[in-house]
Parts: sequence; C-alpha cells; structure tokens
Amino acid sequence: MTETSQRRLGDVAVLGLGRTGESVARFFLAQMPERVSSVTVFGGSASAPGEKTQALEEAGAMVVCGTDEVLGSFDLAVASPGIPEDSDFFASARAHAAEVIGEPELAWRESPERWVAITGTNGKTTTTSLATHLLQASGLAAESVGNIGTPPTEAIASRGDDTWFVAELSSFQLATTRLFHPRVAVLLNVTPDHLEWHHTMEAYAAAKERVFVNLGAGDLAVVSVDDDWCRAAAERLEGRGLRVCRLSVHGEPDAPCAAFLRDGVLVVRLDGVEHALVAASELKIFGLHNAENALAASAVALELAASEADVRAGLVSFSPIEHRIEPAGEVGGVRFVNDSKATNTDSVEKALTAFDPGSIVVLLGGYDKGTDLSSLARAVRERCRAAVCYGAAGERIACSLEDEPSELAVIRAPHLREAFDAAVALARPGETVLLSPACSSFDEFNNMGERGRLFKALVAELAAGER
Ligand code: UMA
Repeated sequence: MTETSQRRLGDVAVLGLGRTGESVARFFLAQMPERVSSVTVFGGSASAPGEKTQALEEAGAMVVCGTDEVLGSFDLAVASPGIPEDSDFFASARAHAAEVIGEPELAWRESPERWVAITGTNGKTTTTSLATHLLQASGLAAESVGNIGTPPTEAIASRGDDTWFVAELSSFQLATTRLFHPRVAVLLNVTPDHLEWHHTMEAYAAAKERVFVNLGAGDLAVVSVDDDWCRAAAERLEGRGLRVCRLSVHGEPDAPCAAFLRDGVLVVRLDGVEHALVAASELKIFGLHNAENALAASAVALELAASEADVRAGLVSFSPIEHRIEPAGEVGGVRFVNDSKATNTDSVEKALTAFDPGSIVVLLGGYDKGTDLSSLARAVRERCRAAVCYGAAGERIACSLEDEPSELAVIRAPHLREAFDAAVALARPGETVLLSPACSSFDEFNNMGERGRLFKALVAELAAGER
C-alpha cells in the first residue's frame, strides 16, 4: 500500500459499460464507504438498461444510460479506452470531474509496484504473453493484464505481493495516463492505425510514447530502432539519460543495451553484458516480426533477473497464441493458418513474411476502416499466389490488388464462408491458406475471435469431409 493507494477517492464516475467500465465500477464499489462516497456509471449514448446495469445498481452504483452527458460533480472520473479524448462524452466528464483518467492509470495508482508496460501497433499481445511466460519460466510470479483482456484493476484484488503485472497497453489506454510508471516499458513499432480516435499519426505516436514519460534512472526502455517513429522516440529517451535497449532485427545496434539477431541467434545485451539465447528457427512463433517480439520479451525477462537458461527454455516452449499466425490444421497437404488478429495492413504484411513466397492463398476483407491499401497490395502481389477478397472491404481490396498487372489470382466472395471455400478450391498441396484479413470483423462478426473460430471450424469440417 502506498500513499496514493490509500487516498480517499470521494465521489467517482465511471465512463463506459464494457469490460473496463464494469471492472472499475466493481473496484470502486468494493472501496465503499471508506474511500469512495458514491459510484455513478455513465454507459454512454448507445447504452441501455439491462442485466449488467441492474447488477451494478443492486451493488450500490447509480447507472445512467442513453446519454453522453455527464451530470453531477465528481472527484475522479475513469474513462473506458474506447471513448476518444476529444469526444463530447469525455469533454462532459472533464467539465464535471476534478480529474479524468484511464483505467491503467487507476490500477497503477492503486498498486504501483512491479509493472512492465508493452505497447506498439502490432506484436504487443504476443510480446506480453511471451514476457509473462518467460518470467514464469524463471520462477517469478507474473500475470498478463490490460488490452490483452483483463483490466489490471480487476486483477489487483488477487495480486500476490511478488507478482509482476505485464500490461499490454493500447494508445487509447496510454493517452490518459499521468503518473503511470512501469519498471520496464517496451515500444515495438508505430505504423498507421486507430486514426479515427487520434486523428493524426503524431497524436497516435505521442500517445504510445507516453509509456516512457515517468521512467527514471533505474528503469529500462526497450525500443525498436527499425521504424522512424520509434527511433526518434529512442533518441529522445537517450537524450533524457535513460537506459534504452535498442531493439532491431535488421542490424546490430552499437549501444550498451541492445537486442538483435546475430547469425540467426537472438542476442540481448544489457549494460554491456551479452546473452546469446536461442536461434530464431527454434521458436514456435514464425516470422521476423516474431523474432523481434521474442527479443523484446527476453530483454524484459533478463532485466528483471530471469536467468539465461530459463529464458532459453521459455523461448522454445512458447506456442503461438490463438488468432496470431495460429496453425489451424492441414488437409490434403494444404496448411491452414488463422491470423484473424491481423486487423490492419501492417500486421498482414508481417504475417506474409512468415511463409515461402508464392505459396500463400490469403483471405482478405471485413469491416472497411478506409485505410490506404497501396503497401498491402504490393506485398500481396509479391508474396501470394492468390487472394480471396470478401466482406464489406472485399471489393476495395480486390480493386487495389488489380491496380497493377501481376500473376496474382484475385477472387471475390461475399462472406468468410464462401471465401474459405474459394480458397480451398484454389490451394495446392504444399501451399498455405492464410486468414489474415487486414480489417476489423464487425461487418460479419462481433469480434476477431469469433471470426478466427469460424475459420478453424471450417477447417475442421473440411478435415472431417463435411465440406
Ligand atoms: N463507449 C461509449 N462511447 C464510445 C466508446 C465506448 O459510450 O465512443 C462506452 C460504451 O458503454 C461501451 C463501452 O464504452 O459499452 C465499451 O468500452 P471500450 O470500447 O473501452 O471497451 P472495453 O469493453 O472496456 O474493452 C477495453 C478495450 N477495448 C478498446 O480499447 C476498444 C479492450 O481491447 C481491452 O481488452 C479491455 O478494455 C480491457 O483492457 C480490445 C481492443 O479492441 C481487445 N483494443 C484495441 C486494439 O487492440 O486494437 C485498442
């Protein structure tokens, strides 16, 4: 318990009624009456009363649905990450609360010891899971929290004294941090995404860089130097005199702290001491981007005193997580891979590098975020034999692939099921059918997990001779 975590919180408001809002409301309710006087939950304009609101009311909260207007006067408001900072909802909270923060900031204030924070446009879930796995393999208690699924606030009550919180943090969550201070912070990459929330790349990158704001002399920043946004951030951190572990899969950074590949072997150097770990080919997670994720996770674990031997063992025992380049079976010599988590173009471009060029039939499509497709189209033309484009964004993607002449076969299908059947008809033994859609799933599914599970169910039906 710190001074911050014993502070009286007073009248509190919670914005949002999703996973975050519910966790925060329950956390506050558990602090009544000693630290919290009242809890008011604002569900936002799209919310309506239901079982969840009733349960919160029964537990002692006031719940306001169907409006983005925050009424009343509050000492503290906690906003869910999906609510943009420049929205009317957020502005209304600012006008009626002494302070508006996000959920990871609240969790950190309540339980500030032993945090690792991991951010980046892509790779953060894998890196978070792997860092947790490596710490556990070294006998340390560790738990993955944050954007990965469990709001840290929810995990505080059951947190052991020695447990490390390894937090995957999105730009939304970082934008609303203020005092948040992890012991190790990781920035993997910054490529265009979520511009509907942040509006500009500068604002998006600045939100990600907030992960380092409160780092001090004894801490470690692990930062990629393979993209311009991150390299600039690394230089700013070095300018502050911080310890920066320069992360690269394209060269060996000349720095006292660095993580890189040497002759295909993962090497982490901390304060001049080198740890040669395992060959990237020994990992069960494929692709150069996954070697980068593994380097970042290893740097975290070694910094936190994990032994080299334990990190090696953890690296080779770590399996791909669901929906990330996840092997989904082999039928008639064709490999099926579920990468439903690839909801932006950069993620797909990285996934394509994990397979032999010319051997991929890729499934692309879903909810159209309006992203620029030129770089994706180039990568697909270069690395795939065929592309099946489906869903709301299908036609736009197909047109971008056909923009320039190439050998690529471009097929159109209405939905994922038909796209799957078209891919099966096209694929030859030795090839890979890859669901790596470059889009959100909301035109057809509730979330990317549902989409990935349908893909795997279709593979199972095919294997059972039912398709
Ligand atoms: N709401 C509004 N107006 C808005 C947006 C939200 O009123 O404009 C309200 C509604 O009541 C809605 C609720 O907020 O029901 C939903 O809150 P939310 O969108 O913040 O979602 P949560 O259910 O709280 O889940 C969030 C993360 N979601 C987002 O950031 C969009 C989850 O990440 C995260 O796992 C969870 O907190 C726990 O930390 C998901 C995600 O898609 C996986 N993240 C994005 C990504 O990875 O690309 C950033």
